[in-house]
Amino acid sequence: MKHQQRVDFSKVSIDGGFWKAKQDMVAGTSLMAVYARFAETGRFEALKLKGVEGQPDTPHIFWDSDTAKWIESAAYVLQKSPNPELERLVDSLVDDMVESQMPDGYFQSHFQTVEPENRWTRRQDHELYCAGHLMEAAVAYYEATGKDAFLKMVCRMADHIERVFVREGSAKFHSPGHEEIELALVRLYHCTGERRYLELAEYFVNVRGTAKDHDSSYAWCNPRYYQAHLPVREQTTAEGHAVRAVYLYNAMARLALETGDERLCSAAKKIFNNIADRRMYITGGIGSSSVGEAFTVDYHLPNLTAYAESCAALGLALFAQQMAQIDEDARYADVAERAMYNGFLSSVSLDGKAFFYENPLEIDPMLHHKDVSVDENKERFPIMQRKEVFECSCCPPNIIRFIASIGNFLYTHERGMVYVHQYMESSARFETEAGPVSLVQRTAYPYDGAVAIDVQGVRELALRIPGWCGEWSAMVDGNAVQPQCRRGYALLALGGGSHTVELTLAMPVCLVAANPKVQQDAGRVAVMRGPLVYCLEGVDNGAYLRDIRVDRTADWSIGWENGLGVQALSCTGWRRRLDPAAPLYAPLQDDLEPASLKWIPYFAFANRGETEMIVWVQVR
Ligand code: FUB
Ligand code: ZN
Repeated sequence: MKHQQRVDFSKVSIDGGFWKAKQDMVAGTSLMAVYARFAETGRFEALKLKGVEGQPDTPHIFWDSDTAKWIESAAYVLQKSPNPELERLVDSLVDDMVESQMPDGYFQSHFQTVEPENRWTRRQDHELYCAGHLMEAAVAYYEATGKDAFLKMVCRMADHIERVFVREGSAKFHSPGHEEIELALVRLYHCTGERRYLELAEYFVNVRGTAKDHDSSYAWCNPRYYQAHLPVREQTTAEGHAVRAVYLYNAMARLALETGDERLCSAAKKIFNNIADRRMYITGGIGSSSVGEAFTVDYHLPNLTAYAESCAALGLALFAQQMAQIDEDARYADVAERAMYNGFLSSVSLDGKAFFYENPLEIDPMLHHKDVSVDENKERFPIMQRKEVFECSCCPPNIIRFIASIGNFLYTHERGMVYVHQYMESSARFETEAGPVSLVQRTAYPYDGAVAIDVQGVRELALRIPGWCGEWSAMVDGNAVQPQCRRGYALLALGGGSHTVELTLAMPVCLVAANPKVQQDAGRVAVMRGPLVYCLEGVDNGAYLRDIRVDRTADWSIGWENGLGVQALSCTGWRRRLDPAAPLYAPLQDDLEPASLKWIPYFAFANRGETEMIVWVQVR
């Protein structure tokens, strides 16, 4: 098992290019847009435990997690640029929570306001999930500002949880109904040095799926839904609610890194392979069914009804990045990249104000029309336009905390070897086992495959060669080199000092086929260029997109789509002539005619009103 250290985003500055624009959008727009929606829906008022006017059953059981993720996002923004006004907003939320915390350390706005007698009785009701998000937020806020009131509050909460779940055993269940606290406790351990928090994380992971963990209060659903069908070391496939699942798998990988537990590492690897080889959309979306927001069976990846929750895609990216630290293999960073640029990034509108919860790979507005004979109880189609807030609004604050801390994905190191997992315009300085290093990346990635990296102090550099890339070359200080490749990383022995490394990744347009077992994509291809999946929209290409055929040998041109601020692809494809008088069925005819096709990156779909959209098209 490998033991790579991740370089924290606080040591990495995304100072230009694609992700800088996204981070500016989050700091300048999304953060306060989400704040405003949460404020007006009563989420912040709820922290005072007085109930929320006009909402009898409030606060909702997981509103505190929404607040926590918003604070965590604010902390990441503050980490990069101080903002006293923003800090005041966070402080006021923290004051309310500290004030509301019970003397025994308990805090949960729903239970304290609505049903205090039922604390720690219902596994499915998110008390531990909210506690976990609050811990992550408190650690992030402490690390960004040095203020420790929130951190102390969550430590009291963690102590209380340890007492109730481990020492007294007085809770009515044993492991969380929704995973999250496991990861948070490891973070809290690192921040405070308090080993009991790490042990509590281990307890929650280890007890899951054991005989002790069985509880009848969750009998309304199969234990697979909450990953309690087997002890974690015996699990081999990704099961149940996708967000719960990837949070657990991430925690398993994290604990394997902390403790060197080979069995945990091996289970996490098997589960990762099951996802990446059989249960993941080409966009990195996971959890294909709206029923239980869950994984289903191998190769079941419907496009029109894809659930592919935003939180699940970002959770997969985090799980993948965690796996990269314990198993040297570029496929982890490949999967993180796939999710990041596609099924995750589609979740936020280009103006940063609105969000998708579900990320389908095909949209047919006709099916949403009230007059069509679709039984809504059986067939459920994702919404066609992003929204500013949802009743269950887990995704928006998760999306912004992820973008604000995207620098976490760039580097790891082990024994002086620095791994470059993602390519982004950025500069970084950090300590390695072999001394301090700095890396400055200059690149127009993901639209261009040329990356120049000025490195200082690096003895050995491992550059990820993305799985999508068939041809690449490297130079060191202007001289071509032919590095040896190990598990997807090109290895360069630089021996310290200052060097300029140039990596050129060929980025032709590529038609990608799915495994024949993915029935929904049979006879179809998706268009990719570099890490980006492309799609067709009705607004550019007219109606009936399922009828479009793309040529294997098409001539592609690349251009800037000013209205969207993205790079678009164009080619000539084919579609059948549309005869308004055509009968419903007729003998096959040779009636294909050329069609000019414009493809936009999948992440940019649904930014120009409701329109058809498709990723998988027919091939000719
Ligand atoms: O239950 C909390 C969050 O809300 C989950 O992670 C999402 O899937 C949604 O159900
Ligand atoms: Zn979500």
